[in-house]
Amino acid sequence: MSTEETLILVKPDGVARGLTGEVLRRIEAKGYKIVDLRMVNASRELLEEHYEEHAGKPFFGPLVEFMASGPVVAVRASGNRVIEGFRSLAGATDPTVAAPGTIRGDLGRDWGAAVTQNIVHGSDSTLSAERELALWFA
Ligand SMILES: Nc1nc2c(ncn2[C@@H]2O[C@H](COP(=O)(O)OP(=O)(O)OP(=O)(O)O)[C@@H](O)[C@H]2O)c(=O)[nH]1
Ligand SMILES: [Mg+2]
Repeated sequence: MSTEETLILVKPDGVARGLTGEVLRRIEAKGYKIVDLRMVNASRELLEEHYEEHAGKPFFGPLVEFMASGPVVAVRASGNRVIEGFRSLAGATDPTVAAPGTIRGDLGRDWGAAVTQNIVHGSDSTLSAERELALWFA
C-alpha cells in the first residue's frame, strides 16, 4: 500500500460553471477520500508560489490572473496512488485533446482565452503534493 495525499483544485472556471459538485463526485466515485476542503480567494502571492515552476513562461502572468479571477475550491484527497490516479481522472492539460471520460475531456474545451482553462489542478508528484498542500492548507 502507498496511501498518500494530493492537492486538487477546482479552478475558477470550474467553480463559476457550477462543476464543483461534479468534480467532487468523480473523486469520491473513484474511491478517494476527501480529507479537507476549503473555498479560497487566492492571493497573487500564493498563486505565484503555487505555480513557481512556470515562472517566466509566456502563460505565467495570464495563469496567475485567471487563478485570481474567482474563488477556487481546494481539496485534500487521500488514497492509494491518488496523485497519479487523480491526474488520470483529470486528463490531458489541453481539454481539446483530453480523452472523453476524463474531467477535462468531458467538461472542458478551448475557449480561446490567453490561458488554458481546464477546470482542475492536481499535484504531479509526492514532492509537489507536500509542497502544495502546505501552501493551500497552511
Ligand atoms: N495558454 C497556455 N496555458 C498553459 C500552457 N501550459 C500550461 N498552461 C496552463 O498552466 C497550467 C499549469 O500547467 P502544467 O502544470 O504544465 O499543466 P497540468 O499539470 O496539466 O495542470 P495543473 O494541474 O493545473 O498544474 C495548466 O493547467 C494550464 O492552465 C500553454 O502552453 N499555454
Ligand atoms: Mg501542473
